[in-house]
Amino acid sequence: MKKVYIGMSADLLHPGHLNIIHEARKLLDSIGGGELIVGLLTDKAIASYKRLPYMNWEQRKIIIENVKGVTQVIAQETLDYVPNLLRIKPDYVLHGDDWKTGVQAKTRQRIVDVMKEWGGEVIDIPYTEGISSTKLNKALKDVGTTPEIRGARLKRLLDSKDIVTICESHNGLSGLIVENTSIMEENRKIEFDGIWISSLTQSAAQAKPDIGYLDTTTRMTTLNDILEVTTKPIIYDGDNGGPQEHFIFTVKTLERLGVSAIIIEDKIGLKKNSLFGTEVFQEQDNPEDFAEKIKAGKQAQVTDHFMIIARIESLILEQGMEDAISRAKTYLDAGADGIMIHSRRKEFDEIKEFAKLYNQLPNRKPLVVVPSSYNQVTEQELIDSGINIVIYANHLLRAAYPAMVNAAKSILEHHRCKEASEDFCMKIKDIITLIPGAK
Ligand code: SPV
Ligand code: MG
Repeated sequence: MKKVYIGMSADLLHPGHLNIIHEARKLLDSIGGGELIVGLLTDKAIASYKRLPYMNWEQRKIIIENVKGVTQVIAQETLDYVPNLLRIKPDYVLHGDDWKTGVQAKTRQRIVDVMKEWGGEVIDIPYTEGISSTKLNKALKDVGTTPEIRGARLKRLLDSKDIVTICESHNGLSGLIVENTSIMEENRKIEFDGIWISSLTQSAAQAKPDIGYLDTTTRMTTLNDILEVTTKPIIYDGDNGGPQEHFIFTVKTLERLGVSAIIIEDKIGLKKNSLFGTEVFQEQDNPEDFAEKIKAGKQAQVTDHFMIIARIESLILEQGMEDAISRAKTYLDAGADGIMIHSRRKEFDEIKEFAKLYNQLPNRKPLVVVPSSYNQVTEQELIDSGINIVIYANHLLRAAYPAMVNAAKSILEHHRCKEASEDFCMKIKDIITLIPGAK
């Protein structure tokens, strides 16, 4: 029996996909029938080169196996077709002819070469103009998301990616930057997976010290500005969570808004930024009391997907590795959905050592790090240490501040704004059209 193989994500199924399936069926019918196998890319395979699909693999499978002409749907575990092709040895692979040029040309050639081994053939189907997943994606982004879908997204990312990358945002505009900024690296689209609502940068943006002065209501106003213009999952910096009685309200509020996770740190007393370390007085919470707070939060939450991540300050406060690991155990036992370990050392060694010990814990959950001081560490090194989430916690605000000071100085120095406009500013036309809907 002849076999045709089509690889696809089928997240936003459109007439272009159906046309390829239709052509495959026509081809099989013309040669006396056969099997039409769809290699449906897994969430992991898709996340390796672009954003996570809207629907998970099982949901996409239900749709595609009900499309007329499809006889079998199997998982394609990698972006690379070859492992499946070697296993199935199809007579034909069909794909839209757009892959003959650009970044996909190499992928196509590799498939042509592999198929030759058993006399198989690649057939390029004329691309269906006027519709594309890219356009549909943009339209969907404009529609936005719901709290339920956004909230669940962090866990899906953790299941699909080697490392989840999160970038700080402190107002609507910086939220848009994290939402929309992307680069192409070979044939992969690289973008941030989610947003960090930092207590440091949110306080600084409002010209307040990072001492827990902004109350939860004030912080929710900023959070809401960010929610309005983004669809990516959000991790909220909850400082120490406040008193247990307050913490349970915060958990419910964040869940209702579609935030995916809160991180709370095991400190008590007046909040001071961790990166001061022992230069200022900071007191660590008793692990049992902190565990109680985690438990109370877990009991208060309504959805399955909301995560309470416990942040351990033992290394910041020079209490040693043993204390850090013992606290990790206590917090996991109390129901924490993940651990954030923080360090202010310039080297990655301390975090690396913690990760090694942590990875051996039987009920290990995702491990989060914030490489602000050991900033030379690469995402690959973090992956190699088993770290699951990296938070770039303050970089957008740190980049914006000197840029604004330079523009201000330039105006003062020149007693006019020509130089500042030309040297430091975006074009007027660009700022007035930056946010859609201005015209
Ligand atoms: C924040 O971004 O507010 C954090 C990380 O809590 S740190 O500033 O390093 O403590
Ligand atoms: Mg903070």
